[in-house]
Amino acid sequence: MLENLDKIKQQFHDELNAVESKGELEKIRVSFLGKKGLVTQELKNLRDLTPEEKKTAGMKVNSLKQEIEKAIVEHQKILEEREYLEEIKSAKVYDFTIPSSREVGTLHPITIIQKQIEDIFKTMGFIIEDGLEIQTEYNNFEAVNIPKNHPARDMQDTYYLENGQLLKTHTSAAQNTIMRKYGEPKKGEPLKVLFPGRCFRNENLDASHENTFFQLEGMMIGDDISISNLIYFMKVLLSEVFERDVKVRLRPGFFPFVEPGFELDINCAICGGDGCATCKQTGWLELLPCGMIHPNVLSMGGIDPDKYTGFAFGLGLTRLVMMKYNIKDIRMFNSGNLKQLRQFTR
Ligand code: FA5
Repeated sequence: MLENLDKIKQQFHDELNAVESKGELEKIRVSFLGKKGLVTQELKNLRDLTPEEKKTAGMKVNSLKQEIEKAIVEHQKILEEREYLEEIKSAKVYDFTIPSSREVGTLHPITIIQKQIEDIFKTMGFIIEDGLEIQTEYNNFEAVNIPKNHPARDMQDTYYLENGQLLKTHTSAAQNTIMRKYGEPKKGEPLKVLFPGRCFRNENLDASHENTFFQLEGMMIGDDISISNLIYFMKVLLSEVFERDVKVRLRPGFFPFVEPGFELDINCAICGGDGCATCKQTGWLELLPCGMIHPNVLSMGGIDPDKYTGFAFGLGLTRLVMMKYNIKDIRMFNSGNLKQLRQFTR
């Protein structure tokens, strides 16, 4: 039996040296250590020996078994290392430090100015909210004091979905949801929120009217908010965006959701106020309507109008960007004309 073990050992090492793959290695393992393997057979043969013979032979068989197990594990490691090196050799290696030749896009001019205004208002403690584009009729109209059949609805005709919802006509559609989300402000801690968004109207298109445009709304509600707060924030907004003096005019304006209400117009930057197609020959462009939030709107938002007051403004963001960059026609923004859109980097 002991001679047999030496032969098995020799045979194992000869075969192992020729093994090139994990599959071949597994075959060897089975043929020596498997159920019917040579070493397993020798272990079974121990049954026929005397107790004395069993002791010595048993030790020898077990030591061969361990030697084979160890050799298989080591050979497996060698094969894996070889495989790994082969993989590296055949892999494509990318050098990420080589500068890309692909063109990098630029932000849309509206996004650039929107981010700039958001940053300014964030430093003044405003929260930025994101209103939905699809809204209920209630949020878009009723909740801002425009009941069914109110003539103000005619000026904001929009696109209705089959389920009765609509594409929002103004960012004011988010006022009620925001008031309900944050609730009544604590004393000395007014609620300050900025909510930009895309709006949709069924419009006759011209140089300053699009059917899809952006507004940016601001709202501040507290126990002591007045028109002077409103004027302060509007001044900050315009001076930071334009970085120069801009001529504006404030006049009374009617919106069912503010009382009193104002229209802030900007002197047309395209013609310098002389009159052109952009400003419809008036020299002015409606830009920033605003006012003190109507008590009905506060009540519908769950805020007690006897305790709190607030202002809101609804900046025509797309028009502001036109004035900032001297863009004559609003239709350029949605034109997809990359040549024009790529000019704006700041
Ligand atoms: C409103 O939409 C009010 N929700 C604004 C508001 C908010 C008033 C809070 C008071 C308090 P108006 O319909 O005027 O108001 O639109 C506001 C601004 O959006 C306009 O001054 C204009 O700059 C811009 N705007 C309106 N319609 C268009 C359009 N079709 N294309 C481009 N800009 C538009």
